[in-house]
Amino acid sequence: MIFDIRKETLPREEIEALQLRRLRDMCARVYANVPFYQKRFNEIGITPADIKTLADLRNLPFTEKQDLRDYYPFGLFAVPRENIVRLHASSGTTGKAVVVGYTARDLENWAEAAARSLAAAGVSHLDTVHVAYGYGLFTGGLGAHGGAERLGATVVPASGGATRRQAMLLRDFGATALCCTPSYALHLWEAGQEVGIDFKELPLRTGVFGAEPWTEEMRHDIEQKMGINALNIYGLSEIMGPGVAMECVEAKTGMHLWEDLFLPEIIDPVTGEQLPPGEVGELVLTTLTKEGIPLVRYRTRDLTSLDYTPCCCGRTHVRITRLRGRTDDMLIIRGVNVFPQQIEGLLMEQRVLSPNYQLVVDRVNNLDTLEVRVEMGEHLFADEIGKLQTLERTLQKNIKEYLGVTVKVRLMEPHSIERSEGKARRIVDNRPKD
Ligand code: DLL
Repeated sequence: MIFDIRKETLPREEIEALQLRRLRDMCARVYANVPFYQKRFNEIGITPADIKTLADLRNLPFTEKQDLRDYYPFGLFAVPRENIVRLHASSGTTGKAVVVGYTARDLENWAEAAARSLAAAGVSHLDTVHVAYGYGLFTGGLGAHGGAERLGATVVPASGGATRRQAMLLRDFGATALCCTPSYALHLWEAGQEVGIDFKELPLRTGVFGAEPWTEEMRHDIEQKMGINALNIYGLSEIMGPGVAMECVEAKTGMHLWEDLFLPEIIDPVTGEQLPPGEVGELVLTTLTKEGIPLVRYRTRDLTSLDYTPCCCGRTHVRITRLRGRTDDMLIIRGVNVFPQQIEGLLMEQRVLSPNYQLVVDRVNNLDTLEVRVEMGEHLFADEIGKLQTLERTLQKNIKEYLGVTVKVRLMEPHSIERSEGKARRIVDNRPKD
């Protein structure tokens, strides 16, 4: 179902005309109201009036996460504080958190983007939507909640935690859609198993999963275990929260990025130059309607590509392909670039393993080492040692062949790797900080 048929199927020329108008207006607003942007524009000798076409975007300055940290907490806000009606913040494991402020109109636009996203997953006012993204400063819970309410669905604001109880609520309330991280979906499924709930027998049919990287292999595993359609949703706090882009249930390939609200580019993360459609690089987003904290050319650090080919669902908004990783999640192991998702794909090929894994990086005698810890499935656990050793060797060989890096694979007992209630922690980096 398309939430707003007119906006979501605009012809390309109309999308671009709208984007240009909104880009000029947004730049004029930040130039007038945010000293940081006025300074940046002046430094490169450009004013908002110089923006004549969308191609001029490439002349505008980038914004980086560090800029948001430097101006912590409210330094990049573009409206008086009394116009801000909500604050969110990213968890930020390192350094200061990043704080974002929303005006009432920002919240309306966010709810609309999230509603479009849920509708793209096939969710409607007839559904019961169980939201197990965390509620709080994290944007996941309230973001998905706002979208589900805007759709007119019944929302179950479960948040993260009390996982067994949540599995029971899913059964008792008959939720038809589940919003959470893919790793938490698996955690819920496991908890269900423990209390005798078979997800396949529940009315649940749709998963709206995101906030962390996951692979196609992980999708198949979840779909098969839970008997649902698992769809990918993308977003980030700096730009808005969940609902920046969403996969449609019709094509299930790539996430439509709501182009009337956000202007995407893909750049080479090293040179900063724009890359043509289809090439993988860093996603850069410019907000087109945001009032509280509009951002010009925000470097997301997420690696993906843009797909402008027509989609069978009828939506005309560009699709971003499944995220390949973050530039700052890339491990460099003895000179070889490794993204956790690449290893996840190889692990998930082995049906006997559980999808719970962790990559432990260390430094031994000045050399980086990578240990891949992955839990065995319950059946495998009972098997004899010899079989397990063969499997470890096979995985080591596959990883060496595909990624060119020598790793140690360690099969772990079921349930021995910590479960997360939000984003899974896939990398444990024990290397000394230089
Ligand atoms: O994770 C917002 C969100 C909530 C998105 C619920 C989707 C669902 P942050 O905590 O600021 O915001 O983290 C944003 O998470 O830059 C990506 O690196 C990663 N991420 C988000 N969605 C996906 C996805 C929320 N579908 C960061 N696939 C982003 C891969 C994702 N990575």
